[in-house]
Amino acid sequence: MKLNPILASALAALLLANPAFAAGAKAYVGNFKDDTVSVIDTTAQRLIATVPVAAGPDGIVIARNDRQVFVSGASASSLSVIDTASDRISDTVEVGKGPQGLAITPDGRWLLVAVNGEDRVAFVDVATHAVAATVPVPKPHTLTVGPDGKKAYVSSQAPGAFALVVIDLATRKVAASVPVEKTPRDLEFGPDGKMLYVTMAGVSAVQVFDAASNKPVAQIPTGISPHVAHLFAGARSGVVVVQGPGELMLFDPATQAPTGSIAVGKQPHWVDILPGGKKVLVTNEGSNDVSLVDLAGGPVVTIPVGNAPRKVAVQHRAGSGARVSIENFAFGPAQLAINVGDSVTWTNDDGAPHGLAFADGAPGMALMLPGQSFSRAFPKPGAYDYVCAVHPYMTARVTVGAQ
Ligand SMILES: [Cu+2]
Repeated sequence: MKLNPILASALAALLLANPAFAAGAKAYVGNFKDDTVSVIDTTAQRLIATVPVAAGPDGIVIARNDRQVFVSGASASSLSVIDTASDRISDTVEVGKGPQGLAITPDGRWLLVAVNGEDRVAFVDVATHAVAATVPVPKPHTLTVGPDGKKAYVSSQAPGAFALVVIDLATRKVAASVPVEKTPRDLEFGPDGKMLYVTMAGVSAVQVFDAASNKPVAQIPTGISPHVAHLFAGARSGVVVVQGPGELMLFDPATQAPTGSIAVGKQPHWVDILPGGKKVLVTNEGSNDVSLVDLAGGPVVTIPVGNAPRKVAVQHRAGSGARVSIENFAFGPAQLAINVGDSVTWTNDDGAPHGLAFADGAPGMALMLPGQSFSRAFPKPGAYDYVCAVHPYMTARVTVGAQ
């Protein structure tokens, strides 16, 4: 297939003009003193958009389907919602004064908000943005949800009563409050849900808590001022953002021992992992940039962003190749044109099971549960019709051009 030259140049102009166009997974960085979010294409390794948000962007999370970004305005009383297709604000959700940390439940349905100024945690429906429930927690700062979706832990910073507060997500009640001596800064579940990695002000170590007993079971020594520690699913090393020396410290999750460190920018603040699990993005609040760090030790890439970047969240899926989403019992887009050799990834973003059956007889998927994906490469030109294996009235086509 040869593209009409006028059409081709119009398409190129459209891609250049559209800030949302990205080759890779996008990262969203909250610039605390700018009241903006910087959008970075993690494959092109550059800034592609800047989005104004509610004052004091603090917490940032991305919905499981990568469609919406939630940003808490810590100096305001609302969340800004960014639509990742356009990288524009699609909604503003009033949640109460001074929202800080955010977390999404593993089923993707609930957004938990630490409403610091009103001493409560709010449950926001990810689909409708309605506040469905609140749980009283004194001065909530950050929160983390276990991989089984049963419990959330909240760092509670009430002076004289520092605690890790445990919320039962089924009953939406406080199940326990674990007193700690120093101000808890952040806490993160490990991928198996057994351990929590907790940082505290004035403690040069990460405290490892057993989530069954709520007792500290190990300490990982760090440099001055560890801010956040993570053991991401699929990563071989745990990571700790250490503010004093400006480094990302690595640790062995089996022995809880430090194994090395990688220099990043000034006063690093937060970290998130890229799809694939080999690279992470670290925000540097003191040098107004982010560091793209190869965990295997490759060169660190520095990307300038706005003023005082704090939180960062990276889309869960890699952006390479074309994507089709299954939603509301339809393929979107139903007509997709790609080049020879490209691949397409289908994802079930619906609440019901679907499937994929190709007219050419190539292997598909008899059953694709919500959240599941399927990829196929198209090495030969042609028109490839397909249907949903469960609902044959759901029809669509991939057209593969000859370049
Ligand atoms: Cu279907």
